[in-house]
Amino acid sequence: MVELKEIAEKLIGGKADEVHSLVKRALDEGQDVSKILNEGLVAGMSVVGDKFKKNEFYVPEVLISARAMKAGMGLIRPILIEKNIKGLGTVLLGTVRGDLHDIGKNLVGMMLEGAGFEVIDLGVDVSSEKFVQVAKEKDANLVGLSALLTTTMLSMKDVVGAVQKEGLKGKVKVIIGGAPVTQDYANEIGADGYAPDAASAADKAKELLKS
Ligand code: B1M
Repeated sequence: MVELKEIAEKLIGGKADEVHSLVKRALDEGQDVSKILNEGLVAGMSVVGDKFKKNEFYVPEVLISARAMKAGMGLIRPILIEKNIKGLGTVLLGTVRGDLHDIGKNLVGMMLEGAGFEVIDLGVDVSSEKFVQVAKEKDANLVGLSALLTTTMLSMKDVVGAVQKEGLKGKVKVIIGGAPVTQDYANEIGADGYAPDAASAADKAKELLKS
């Protein structure tokens, strides 16, 4: 019988092939898919997030662990969809209009997925209209905005405004981040949350969806 903590350990070590084969074996043994996800993949990714916050892991290690997580998720996702098992919620993620930086945003996406959210990544240079349109279509719980430029972070305010204007305030929470972004700025534009790094973004998303 596969020990689920072994899946977590291999994920932390970035061993994609081993994570894939352990998850496959656990599924073949008939182990519960939610347990494999939560006690194996999510547990491992949460350790990676903690290490990243403490500067014990850097971007390359996180990317390698995220690749291992994806190897396991590839087997798990179709079963979750088939069984209609809901995760923690749906997050729309994107880099705001005019901004092409996506490395940090992609890390945030991996951490959110690792924490158990469904992530819809809209990419870069995303307009406020697009965020709101897809939020409605996909019934998203959270919109995550990334900006790396002092010029483009200003359009985060437009997205918060568009969410309010469409009557989604409260139903869809907005979380923002990126190198020039601060908690003060989040307060100023009325965003629901701010996170300084990818692992904190996953924690903040969980906190916001609890309230
Ligand atoms: Co750009 N760039 N860049 N760039 N670039 C910066 C941001 C800059 C600080 C460099 C500098 O001058 N020192 C500067 C911005 C200055 C400013 O506005 N104050 C800058 C500039 C000026 C530009 C151009 C204008 C340059 C030019 O063309 N003249 C141009 C703009 C293009 C555009 O967007 N329209 C440009 C272009 C580029 C590249 C395309 C070459 C490339 C991007 C490649 C890509 O992303 N695919 C690039 C890069 C790589 C950088 C630097 C070097 C690195 C950014 C990065 O990926 N960091 C950057 C300088 C620097 O930061 N040292 C720079 C690593 C990443 C993991 O960190 O993105 O901060 P970061 O993400 C963190 C947190 O911020 C947070 O979590 C992440 C992980 O912990 N976070 C969130 C991010 N999003 C979040 C969302 C959340 C929560 C947390 O909630 C949803």
